[in-house]
Amino acid sequence: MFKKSILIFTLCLSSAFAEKPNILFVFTDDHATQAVSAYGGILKDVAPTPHLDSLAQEGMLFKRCMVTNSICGPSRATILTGKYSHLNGLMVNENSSFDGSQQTFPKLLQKANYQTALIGKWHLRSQPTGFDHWDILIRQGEYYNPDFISASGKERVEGYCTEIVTDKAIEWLDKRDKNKPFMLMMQHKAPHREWSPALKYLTAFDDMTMPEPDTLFDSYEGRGRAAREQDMTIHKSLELGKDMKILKYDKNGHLAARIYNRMTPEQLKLWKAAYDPKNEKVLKEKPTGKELIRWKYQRYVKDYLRCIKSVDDSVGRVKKYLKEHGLEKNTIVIYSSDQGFYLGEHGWFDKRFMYDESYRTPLLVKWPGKVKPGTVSTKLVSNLDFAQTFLEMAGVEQPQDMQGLSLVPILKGQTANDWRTSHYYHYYEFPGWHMVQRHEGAYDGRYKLMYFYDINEWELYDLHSDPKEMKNQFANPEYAAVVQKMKGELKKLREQYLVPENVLQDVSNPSQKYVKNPVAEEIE
Ligand code: SGN
Ligand code: CA
Repeated sequence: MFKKSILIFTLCLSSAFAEKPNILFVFTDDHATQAVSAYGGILKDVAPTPHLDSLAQEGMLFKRCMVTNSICGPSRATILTGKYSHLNGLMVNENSSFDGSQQTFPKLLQKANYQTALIGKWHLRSQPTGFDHWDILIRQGEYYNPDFISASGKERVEGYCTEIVTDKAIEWLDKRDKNKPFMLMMQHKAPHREWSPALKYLTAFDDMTMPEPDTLFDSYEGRGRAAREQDMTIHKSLELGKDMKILKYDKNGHLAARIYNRMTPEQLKLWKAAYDPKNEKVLKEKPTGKELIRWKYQRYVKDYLRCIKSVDDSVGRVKKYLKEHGLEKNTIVIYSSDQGFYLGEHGWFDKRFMYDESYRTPLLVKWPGKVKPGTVSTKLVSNLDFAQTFLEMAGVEQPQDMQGLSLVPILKGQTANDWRTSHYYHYYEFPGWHMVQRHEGAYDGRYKLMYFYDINEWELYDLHSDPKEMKNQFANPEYAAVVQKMKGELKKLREQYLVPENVLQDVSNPSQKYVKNPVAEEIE
């Protein structure tokens, strides 16, 4: 009898343990859904991402994962806290740091006996809290031979950032305490500006011409000042030296510091062997006007996609590790990015706007035995929801003050009829990099209302009839009822998420020193 009850007790214990899944969160910086082939789009056949796509095939792809504030630090802070920027305190990137004393989901998982680790890009300035192990890049980090900082100090590691972060993640998985479930955040710098590829991919796509988005030569007609006056066009804002990697134009020394100065002579030799002939060609041809924009688009998007190739490899490597170590079945793999990005749409790179390409971020979730393989969700979800999702996955209670919704019911294929029907957005960093006006807005899956409050301009888009957001319908009398409804929605969301009335005045302007790019450079 006694023996039998011990057996039952042990069985219960082990099944309780077996139910606690491991969580592997793979996160990138600036990865647009347009560059994940599972999402479709014009690049899907020319630059496939097989390992990322396998997560969609084996799990769920979220078509509408919207960010709360389309910029790095604030997105990360929202993910950690499950709260909007005005409550977690990180509203802008520049000159601000995350208050690590507040409640975060890793801290709550730690309390629930999870082993937690953070490896790669952090960008929140303050020292990470809630992690048993952390080994992070400093601020934006470097692509080649990056510096890492951990509890034991600073070290420079030779190699390519995406590969090193993956090596470090695998090394931690190997050494971890195998008696506990784990939550690992593997966070890449790629494909952030200045889009520097791994040496082995420097010439990938060289023999191809990438398709151009329809809106590459957008004139911003029918839109407002914010879209016209930003500083993020391929034409004017991509620099020939730093971004286009033509050393001759690197007047400010950025490229030298961030790329050349860090490389070993052998690496630099390979790098120059790849770029020099391509650069010589363009310097000889001296394209101007639209042809120069076209050339810059090709250079930009190819380098970006080359960076993605390493991200895709990284996902392949960790998946392989999980499989080979018997962890595949009990590990949830989530893939996402801090926000989306413009890959030439509207003539842009960068993010910040509530327009679709930067407002939407990829979200793929593989949860063996729970998520039906190959499913797609069109529910309005958000990076605001990640914290509560991870907590529910781990069987940990969700704190009342978190503002998102756990995605677990959607993942399990339950009906989730009472799901949110609109989403609130707020971007605060102006003036600053790329000069995007501050704005807030509401999106209901079809209509998007945006308010650029400093210049008192409204925009309304009907994503059904105008998915590329080319026609502002705000002043169109046919949309008067929609405007009224969406204004009501915005008001309701502000109340629901406790956005203080004075939040707009509270923000200190972060980068007053910022000087807008005056003119496009010509190749001469
Ligand atoms: C850097 C980039 C900007 C980018 C910000 C924020 N310039 O400052 O282009 O918008 O980061 O990016 S760079 O010349 O230094 O590359 S974020 O991902 O951290 O939000
Ligand atoms: Ca980013």
